[in-house]
Amino acid sequence: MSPNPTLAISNRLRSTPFTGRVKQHGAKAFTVYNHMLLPTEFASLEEDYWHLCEHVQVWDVSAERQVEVKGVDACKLVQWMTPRSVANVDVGRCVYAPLVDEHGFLINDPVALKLADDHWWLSIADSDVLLWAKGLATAGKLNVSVREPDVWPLAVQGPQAQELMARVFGEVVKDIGFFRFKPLPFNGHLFNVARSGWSKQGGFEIYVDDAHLGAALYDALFEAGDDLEVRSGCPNLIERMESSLLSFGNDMNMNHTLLECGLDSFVDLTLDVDSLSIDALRAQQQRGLDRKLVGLAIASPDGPAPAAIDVATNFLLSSHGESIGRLGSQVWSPRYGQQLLTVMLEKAFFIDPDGENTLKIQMDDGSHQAAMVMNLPFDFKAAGILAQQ
Ligand code: THG
Repeated sequence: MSPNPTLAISNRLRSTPFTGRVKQHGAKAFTVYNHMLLPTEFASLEEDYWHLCEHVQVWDVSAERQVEVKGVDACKLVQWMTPRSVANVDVGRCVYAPLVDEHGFLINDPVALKLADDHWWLSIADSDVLLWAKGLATAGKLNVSVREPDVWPLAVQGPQAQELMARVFGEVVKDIGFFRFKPLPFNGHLFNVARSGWSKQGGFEIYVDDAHLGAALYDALFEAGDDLEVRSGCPNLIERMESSLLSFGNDMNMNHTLLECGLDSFVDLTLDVDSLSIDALRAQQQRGLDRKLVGLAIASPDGPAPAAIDVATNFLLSSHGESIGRLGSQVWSPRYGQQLLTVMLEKAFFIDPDGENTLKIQMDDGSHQAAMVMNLPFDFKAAGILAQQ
């Protein structure tokens, strides 16, 4: 095998209207997400991180595909799929709506946008929701159409995102509330613009449904944002771990239940909703959990080396030869001087709330390091972990 294998890009690994620009702007790595290219790194993970926290970036997140559910039974199908009540969601709202199967296992964790009373987009993470939704609609004889429209979301993220968006779309962007969207014109075409995005630095997502105008919009953002130091970027592993934004497929997958992932915090399981998973989730709530997703923090003030953990080669985390659970994601946080990990921790290692909250974790060099076990979302302040830069 070649030491640096590359990805052979064909039509099965779909490009986006922005791929050419993203490459020109120096994308160093891509992943494949929903069978589509998603950039993962530009200058370097760390440089991208500081830039995102200080300025503004434009992200090609086209791989967040839309599964459109449209027709008189649209709300019914969406409610079957998610245990989160969608009964009182207004048109123009986004809701984080984990999709769960009849046994309580996660299918995906999309942002759901209500475009009209009979019209939803599920803005999905990486799994084939289209097939699941079509199967349910067919078997359930629902009166809906389910398809994947050509929509390529562009995210504008960072503290200067609102300023940049106001220059391109007008002051009206300031009136868009968190997790709400409005159709706004660009060159005479209406794009849905939401205040959302997969970072906690603030920002917007533009649901681009015209490839040609989308490319012009990308260029317009760069022309308008020159003095704001706008750059091409992408969801940043450091920022999203510090912000505890979960990545389906990494931190958790279809083998994990909503409750094991702690995503029941977004759902009221006492409500009477007609959802496939509700009985299974209530039963699991009664039984209690055998494992749960937690965060680990390992103090590494000088950087991740030498005692790093490589996610690709450490499927399970161990402590003195015993497996403690499945490793989800791992990154070194330059802000906190900590390695941050997510792990699906086995019950035997659950921490007594009044006791010691550290576990000794085996690192790649064979040494053991003390890891603080933290509930998600990470609360660094409460844990006494201070920003060191
Ligand atoms: N935006 C859009 N589509 C997406 C994502 C996105 N699809 C894939 C992936 N990201 C879906 N997963 C998430 C996970 C978390 C959030 C959004 C999408 C998120 N969570 C906030 C939080 O946890 O604080 C807010 C949740 C809430 O208040 O409801 O933003 O990013 N279009």
